[in-house]
Amino acid sequence: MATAPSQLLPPVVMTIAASDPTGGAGVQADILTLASMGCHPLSVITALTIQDTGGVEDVLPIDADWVADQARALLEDMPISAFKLGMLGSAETVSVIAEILADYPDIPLVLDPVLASGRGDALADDETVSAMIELLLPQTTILTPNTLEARRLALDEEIDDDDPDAPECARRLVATGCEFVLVTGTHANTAQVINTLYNDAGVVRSDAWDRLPGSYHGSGCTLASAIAANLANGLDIADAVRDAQDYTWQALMAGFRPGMGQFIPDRFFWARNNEGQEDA
Ligand code: PXL
Repeated sequence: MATAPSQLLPPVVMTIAASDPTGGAGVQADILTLASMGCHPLSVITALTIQDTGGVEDVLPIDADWVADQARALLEDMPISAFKLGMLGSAETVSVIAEILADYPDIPLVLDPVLASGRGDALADDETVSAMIELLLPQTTILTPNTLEARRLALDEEIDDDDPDAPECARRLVATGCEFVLVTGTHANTAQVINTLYNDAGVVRSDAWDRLPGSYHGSGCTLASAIAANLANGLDIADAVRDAQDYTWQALMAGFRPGMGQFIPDRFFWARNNEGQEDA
């Protein structure tokens, strides 16, 4: 006898991000992470990239109206539990996405401000960055910049020789209207990676992790998607951030190097049976 399909819905999470054909970063990283954490991923593609594990060769932004129509079609069909935003491709796309998000103010929004790849390839121009600050930060539940991204988003051109430290960057970013800022310490010059969560009252929590030796592709996408999955699963922000770091650290620990460039996190580390592999 055939059984009926389950009526239980996994939380549905929408990622709006760019394709990374390596499966290391971008929308592919988001889909793997969201699925691994028990969510159903909806994927709205903002740009295509040509890249391998060594670097990004080219970027083709998708027409902003196409991005908007992908999102609208899904949002009119399905209730979703969280948004996760990654690389957005153009200022025009930021603008149409901001307009759509304004119709869903109660759905948690995780914004990973993708400005450059881990290897330094530029993935957002100045106009796109300005549009993100003006239109998306005020709608963001949690922003997840590394120290370099926090600085670029928070630098004030009106201040001579502006040189904000991480807490000052976080203070300015919260002042733009985003509720929480998680500044990640992968690019900081510290023995451990220290990730600090801020809100308008200051530091909410700070977690230190042993720095892993490899160079990873997609760690930021994994962390931001894991936070979105946890929020969709009902965790509060502090617990969502704590658990997502733990998940990401395990995915990095289990990372592999399929090509000649960076390591890729294993978002399905828990599903592998590695027993006996050392003897093979
Ligand atoms: O890791 C940030 C990132 C996000 N999205 C896409 C990328 C990258 C880095 O290369 O290619 C599509």
